[in-house]
Amino acid sequence: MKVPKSHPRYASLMTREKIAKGVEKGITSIHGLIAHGRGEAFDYLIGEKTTEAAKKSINAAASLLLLAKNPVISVNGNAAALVAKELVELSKSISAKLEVNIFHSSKQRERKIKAHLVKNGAKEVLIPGNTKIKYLESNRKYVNKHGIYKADIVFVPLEDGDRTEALIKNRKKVIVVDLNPMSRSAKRATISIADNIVRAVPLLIETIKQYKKPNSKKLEKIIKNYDNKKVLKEALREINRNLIKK
Ligand code: PTJ
Repeated sequence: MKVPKSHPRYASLMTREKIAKGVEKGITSIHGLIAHGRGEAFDYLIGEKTTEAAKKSINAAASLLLLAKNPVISVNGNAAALVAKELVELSKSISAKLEVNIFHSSKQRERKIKAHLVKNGAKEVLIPGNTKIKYLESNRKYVNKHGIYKADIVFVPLEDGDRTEALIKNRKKVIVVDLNPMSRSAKRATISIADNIVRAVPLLIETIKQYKKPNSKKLEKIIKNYDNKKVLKEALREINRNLIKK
């Protein structure tokens, strides 16, 4: 589809196009289109921009990732279609492993997501083996024993609530990107970034670059002062303000 750059909804339409291409290539699940539509609706409500609340979460997420011993970036079909190149860059900037982890079970799609990440510059991409994490029934319970299984921090864009909860019970810290501040994953996560993944990941990479030569005291302070519940309330207030303005 050719969208003129002058179109007022150019960015949103191009993002939609990437998801549609993801389905055509066999990277994104057909259900991913529905999830994307839900995301679009929330993006509209937050004004299609990174809110102040999301910026606080991104700062805390950058700090947590820089202090992590064993960070892992979990990649599903939607994240791969929208920000493959950026997730590879993020993994390099914090020496994090990339691991494919999908809800709608398909070995073929796992392989395609891996190949897509490699095409976008990844040196190594883990895929799930027979190792399982506890407290989870869905396909997402299968993990790589060198990746999520051992991770202290897991970055999980566009997550379902069950796994966030399970990862937390498995004593991991979880950073989610989810446009819906009311979702179970947003509420359960250690840090929730209520923003579109296409804006949040580049900003996270920028913030990590800025914090790169950190004194760890500064990063620890940012994390200590971060309150996920408070930030999610702020995100909802921003939605309210936008609705009143409109
Ligand atoms: O590839 P798979 O099989 O792992 O499937 C991936 C999806 C996303 C289909 C799967 O995890 C799923 O069904 O997710 P949910 O439970 O629908 O949740 C997706 C959440 O992501 C929703 O709360 C959406 O609002 C949110 N979302 C959708 N698009 C974006 C988004 N958040 C940030 N950026 C987006 N572009």
